[in-house]
Amino acid sequence: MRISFCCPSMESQPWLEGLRAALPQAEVAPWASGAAPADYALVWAPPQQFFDEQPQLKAAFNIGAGVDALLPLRVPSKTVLARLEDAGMAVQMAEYVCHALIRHFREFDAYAEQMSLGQWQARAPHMRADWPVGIMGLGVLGKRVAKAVAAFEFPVLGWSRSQHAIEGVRCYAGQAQLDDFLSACKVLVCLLPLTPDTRDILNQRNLSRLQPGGYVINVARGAHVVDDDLLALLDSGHLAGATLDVFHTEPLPDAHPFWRHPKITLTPHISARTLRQETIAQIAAKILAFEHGQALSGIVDLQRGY
Ligand code: NDP
Ligand code: OXD
Repeated sequence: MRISFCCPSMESQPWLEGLRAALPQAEVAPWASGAAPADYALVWAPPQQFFDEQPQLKAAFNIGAGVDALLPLRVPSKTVLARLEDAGMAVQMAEYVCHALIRHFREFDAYAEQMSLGQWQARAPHMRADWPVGIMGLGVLGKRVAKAVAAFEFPVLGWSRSQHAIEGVRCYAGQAQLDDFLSACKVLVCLLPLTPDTRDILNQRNLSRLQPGGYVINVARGAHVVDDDLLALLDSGHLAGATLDVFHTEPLPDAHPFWRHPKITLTPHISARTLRQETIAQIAAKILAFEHGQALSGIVDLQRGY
């Protein structure tokens, strides 16, 4: 069996070594134009040329959860496309979102400022009941985040495409229930895939439906946000702040106003990193399952966009 590694932005050597150790029977090679066609591939933002040169590819494994970079590509019709399911990302997402939420809720930035000024002064506590946290996207990551937020006893709401029933989470579904969901939230966490339906979803219309003093945590994709709309709502005071991990252009350009906005906290797309060992273990197990004719989970539906 031949496995190709086509992740142009990543250092390939440790991945090749890990794959060879996990699947010693396989011939594992980095993809280069003109290389022999592969049976399986690990991909992250591959060029179209990669798929054009793969007439016999049985399955391609995206080494991330989000497949938006694959959506514009022509993938051979017989190739199964699978994305990463958790593989150590869900707990990272849970800790990132809880950190951002609690940092804001408990006013840790204000305390840091006070401490730097030598001021010993307690601030009035907020009531958790007044801070409903809404999670857009109740998939592998959204569900894990919902559970973590609920453990801190915040009211938790969730919104997805199809209806879910999750203990401790008030679940909403579909466009018809979006406004009811948004108006019931003070904090909004975005964990949607980027698809034609979800692009620009964090816009003036939707963000202005959050409760006054709302807070936005975007850990999905930068193109979910209409940047100017977010800035306007922060400047008007309707939104109290935002923590953003993902951006339209990454790295975020030096001149972008998000860098210097006093109500925005930024991180460089690190809320949930792809962990090599867990990822290789998950994909190696799926390749073996596929070889034995078993059904795979995490299959991407290109029509649906995730
Ligand atoms: P899943 O596919 O497991 O979950 C996606 C969720 O979004 C599902 O609940 C789905 O609904 C919902 N959804 C999709 N389209 C719509 C829509 N039009 N309206 C309402 N709900 C919708 O994905 P993951 O949880 O694994 O990952 C989510 C995203 O997180 C990734 O696509 C990626 O962009 C981002 N991500 C970011 C990382 C980072 O470091 N910043 C790291 C990893 C992922 P339903 O349940 O009904 O299908
Ligand atoms: C992912 C990511 O989609 O890292 O996995 O953004």
